[in-house]
Amino acid sequence: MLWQCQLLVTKCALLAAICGVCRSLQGGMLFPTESPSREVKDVSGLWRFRADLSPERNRGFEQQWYRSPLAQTGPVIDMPVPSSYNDITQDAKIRDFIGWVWYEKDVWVPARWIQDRGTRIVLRVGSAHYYSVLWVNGVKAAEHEGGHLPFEADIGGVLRQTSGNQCRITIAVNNTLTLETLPPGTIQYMTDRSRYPAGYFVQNTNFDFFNYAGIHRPVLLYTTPTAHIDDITVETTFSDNIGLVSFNVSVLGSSKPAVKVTLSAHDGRCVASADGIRGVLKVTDVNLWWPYLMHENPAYLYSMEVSVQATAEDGQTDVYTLPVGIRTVKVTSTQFLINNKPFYFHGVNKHEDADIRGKGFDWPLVVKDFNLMKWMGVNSFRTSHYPYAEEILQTADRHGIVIIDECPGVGIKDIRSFGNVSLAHHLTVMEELVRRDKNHPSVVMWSVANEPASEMPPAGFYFKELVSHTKSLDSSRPVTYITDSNYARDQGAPYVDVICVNSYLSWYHDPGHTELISLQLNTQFDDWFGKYQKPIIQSEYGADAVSGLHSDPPMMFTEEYQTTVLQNYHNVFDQKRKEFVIGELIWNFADFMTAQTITRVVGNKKGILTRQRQPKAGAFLLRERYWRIANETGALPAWARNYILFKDH
Ligand code: BDP
Repeated sequence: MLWQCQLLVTKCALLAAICGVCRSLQGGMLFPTESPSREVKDVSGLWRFRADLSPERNRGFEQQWYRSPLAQTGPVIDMPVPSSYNDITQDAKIRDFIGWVWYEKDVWVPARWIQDRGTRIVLRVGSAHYYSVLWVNGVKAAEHEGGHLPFEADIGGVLRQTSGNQCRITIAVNNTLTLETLPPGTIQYMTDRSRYPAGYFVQNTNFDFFNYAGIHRPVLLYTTPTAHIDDITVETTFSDNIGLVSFNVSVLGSSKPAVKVTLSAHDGRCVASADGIRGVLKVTDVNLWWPYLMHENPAYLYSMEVSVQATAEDGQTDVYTLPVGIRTVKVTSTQFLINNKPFYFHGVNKHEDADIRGKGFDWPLVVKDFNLMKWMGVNSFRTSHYPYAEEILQTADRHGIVIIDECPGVGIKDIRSFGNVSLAHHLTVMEELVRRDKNHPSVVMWSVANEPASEMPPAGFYFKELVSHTKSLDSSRPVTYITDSNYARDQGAPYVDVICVNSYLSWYHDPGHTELISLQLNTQFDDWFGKYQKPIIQSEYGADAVSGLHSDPPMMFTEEYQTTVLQNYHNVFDQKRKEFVIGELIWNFADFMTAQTITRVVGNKKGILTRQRQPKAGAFLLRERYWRIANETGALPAWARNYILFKDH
């Protein structure tokens, strides 16, 4: 109780204290890139850090730790950014910490940025889990709720009014979850004094991954001219060999900007151009964006350069270049069509998760994961159970890996989480997500939640609102939420475009009885399709396997058991994909960390790879299957045909 109050009280107090020179941005969320008019300075790296271990966790606010260097108000330790803080130290109190932690870094801001009044200086945090407050030189610049999406603040005003080039950035981050946060959680105080000391509390959640916290993605300083491109929205389609790119540019800081848009091919050749803040570009002999393994030349990206010339008085020009993939997505009652061709999702569910860094963004890990996915013949993944880093989506755009983009609506099991406050926040998160990810060709579907208690009556209204709002934000992509096969009386499914079902036959149900999978899975598919006549994705299935544990005949937790479960599922998929099953996503790509419980042996072991990305037997099984499926579609590029037969293993 204290916890939730403190979080909310702090929120209100801080909202009231929003200062005049800084403002939190409400507009577009273009990824910061360099251009002739824009500079980017990455201020990630080593930051100073302190967890507020005071009983109420609010000493930092009482003593205003943001007002002076953090080292002056108590001890600090080194903390890498981006990274979760949990696994960085040897201290279990830090690993399991709940409450406010404080980060601080001094950075040099180039003098010309400050001197030039026509330069906007923006500070952007890629994501921080879960609730963040940001100060610059002791002045509040922004606050943000939600752990997986970026936030930013225009800090030029405060820099010009305070100490100039050297600036002290302070970020307080709170990982407390409430019934209204996404994901939800509750704080439980233990009152039995014979078993727990005074003030003892735990955080309860209904999701199956470790609630890693901290500054998880890069922190960037970037500039734009004051008259600048705030947002760009593109939608694409094609007819015969003509590609159509409709664009909409939002410009701030100039009343009558002159906007020029040019689209260039790979070789730099301009293929179309237009003037104005909105319009349609026509591309003849279009190269469509195709998924990996579906075309000889997948993932074709054009470059769209938007150039804005402000009015004569200020004469500023802003330039932003956006990669654009031209493709369409459609759903029929039995198919998922990309560029009007049936697309079968043979993919994985992932987590942002690794040793030491937790959920911290890490390029080596991202590149390794994409190499592994391509090695396995994976053509798609779902961002279970929250939005992933933008850099990951950009990589998927460039490699043709298709994405189901999921919001952090996971573990919504308590009826009190279906109320208006939760719904309002959920709608806001969907807006932030669509605003951030709308231009990625790799993103083909929005997932608004994972396994909510959709049998509860309020779920119907809740999901109707969510799905229709998401469609109003983006009518070009289907919307789904992931349902649990148990919820036969699903209240939300009528509103979605694609039914995504998770089931763990012979694991959570009838453990040990793989012989039942075929019967039960057939029933599952026929029931869902019979009821809704919509295409179905098996969005999760799998079994834990502790790498190196063997038994034949198979027993639970061995590699043999995991492969047997997979094979039994695959036999049914192979029948049903001739009818209405449009995809299969294994749970999970790799083992990942969870809270400590009696059902988890240092994390969830349903990965077909270990947490260190080494293959278990299941990875080889899946690899063979995925390449075979890709081969069968007949769309496999020449270089990849018979890949499995001829490639060195
Ligand atoms: C599914 C959840 C997923 C879990 C998985 C499991 O969607 O987050 O990790 O179960 O239990 O129902 O392994």
